[in-house]
Amino acid sequence: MKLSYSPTSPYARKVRAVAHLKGISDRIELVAIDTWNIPESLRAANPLGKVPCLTRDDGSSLYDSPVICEYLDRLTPAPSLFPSEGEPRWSALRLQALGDGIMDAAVERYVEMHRPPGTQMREWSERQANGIARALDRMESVPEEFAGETIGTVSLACALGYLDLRFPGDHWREGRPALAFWYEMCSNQAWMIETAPSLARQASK
Ligand SMILES: N[C@@H](CCC(=O)N[C@@H](CS)C(=O)NCC(=O)O)C(=O)O
Repeated sequence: MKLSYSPTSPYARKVRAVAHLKGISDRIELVAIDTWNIPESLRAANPLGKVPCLTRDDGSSLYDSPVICEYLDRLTPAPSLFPSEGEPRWSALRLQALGDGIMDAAVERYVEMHRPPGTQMREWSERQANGIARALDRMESVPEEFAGETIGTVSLACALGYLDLRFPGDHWREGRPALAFWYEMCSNQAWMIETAPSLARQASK
């Protein structure tokens, strides 16, 4: 399988983290994409022209990150990152949506920052920043939600890693000791260390 990714994309990191946790990283060839200059080959595989995109051995592709992650999760039985049913499933999927939503808002804010001066919309950036802050506050108030290891916790960890990469001045840990402590524990895990954004390619989205 081939994974089109960018070394700084939090969504692609989520997929790589899942592959690592499932012990199948060696079955996936990584194809680096410059997300400011999307090649035609990626548009052919994913009409949205976004990473991550997984091209399977039969040539068919899967996107976006929630779909790829669930596909990878089913390739081997353990550990299962997508609870199969009941409240544990909704809880994991909700947390994934929250982590992915933080990524959406942070990427949006980062792109906005790169618009030429005079064309940037401060209100739009603030709206994204406020959404991120509310999501983090919600998580801080329900630490039981990020116990265990599911697609939700993987997504949240990758989202927090992206905030550190792009918005270190936000100091998201301030006033959120539970989340900060949990993230510290995650950061020491091999799946986080192995997938950390490469500093050499920080320019891409
Ligand atoms: N919902 C998608 C979001 C993917 C996404 O936005 N990827 C960004 C990189 S972080 C991208 O490829 N952007 C290229 C573009 O929009 O032109 C997912 O979960 O995979």
